[in-house]
Amino acid sequence: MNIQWYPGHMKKTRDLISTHIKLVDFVVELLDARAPLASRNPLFDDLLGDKKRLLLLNKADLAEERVNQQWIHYFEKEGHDVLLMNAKDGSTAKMLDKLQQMGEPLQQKLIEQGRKARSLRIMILGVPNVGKSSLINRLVGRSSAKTGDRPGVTRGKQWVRLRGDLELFDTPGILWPKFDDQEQALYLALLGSIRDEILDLGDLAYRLIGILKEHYPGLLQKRYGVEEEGEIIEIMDAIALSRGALLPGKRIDYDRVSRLLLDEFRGGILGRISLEQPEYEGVEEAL
Ligand SMILES: Nc1nc2c(ncn2[C@@H]2O[C@H](COP(=O)(O)OP(=O)(O)OP(=O)(O)O)[C@@H](O)[C@H]2O)c(=O)[nH]1
Ligand SMILES: [Mg+2]
Repeated sequence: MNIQWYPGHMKKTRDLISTHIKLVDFVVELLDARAPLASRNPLFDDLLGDKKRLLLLNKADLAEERVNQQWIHYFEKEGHDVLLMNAKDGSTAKMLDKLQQMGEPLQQKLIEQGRKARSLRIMILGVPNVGKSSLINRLVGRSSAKTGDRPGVTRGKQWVRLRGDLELFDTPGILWPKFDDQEQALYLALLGSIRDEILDLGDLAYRLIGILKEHYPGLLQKRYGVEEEGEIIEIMDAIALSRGALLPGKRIDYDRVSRLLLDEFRGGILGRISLEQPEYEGVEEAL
């Protein structure tokens, strides 16, 4: 499976970001805590220039806490401002404090110039489905931006004003023109940042089983009551049997069992799972 996805609306969004970047004071870039490197869009470095940015490792509730802490350490060592976030139902207090702190020198400068302090303008960036609109809703305290568990929910730009001292600019999630690293592309697909319709879900679920078997031994056994010793395809068959994902004639319904596995992983039902860990290169060995 060679995964590539860069539809026209992403190119448009890229242009939108580049024309609007000068209007904002900072950028908040969301990464998925389960795979922060794979979900880090390399285009942003060019697009943002030297614009100050706060990294948020979002969906931290779906990743392992121990690994989250390692990632915080990793990004801090790289010189980034970084926080863990749960945009679905977590607190935004730390983030608001941090933004206020980042805005301090700017406000100071305005006052020194004899001008009035003004609200901070912040652009929210990240790959599709990482939780940008959810974060905005959380900050605003109501559903002002449309969200959904699939990529491409936000279309076009959207400004949201928050409590008078922050203005947020929601953007549609974008990827980049070519995934050179197919392992990262696989992680993006698992995270739901790539349109499922262009993916081979059977293959995706197969690779997920490989990762879980290697890095979370016992998890599949606990959830589905299956043996983890055999070949991946045998494990998949056993899960299908235990969940009744069968076609007439007791044949395995691979579409259904794949969907089930992916949904349960994405929704955190399988538990807190980190696909990437900073101390090793990837989970290649598991595939
Ligand atoms: N568990 C958990 N789910 C989250 C979190 N943040 C967002 N979600 C869910 O992830 C899905 C995607 O959220 P959105 O806010 O629509 O993502 P987006 O980045 O705006 O996506 P696009 O507009 O498509 O680029 C939704 O189902 C959210 O409920 C989080 O921190 N934890
Ligand atoms: Mg959105």
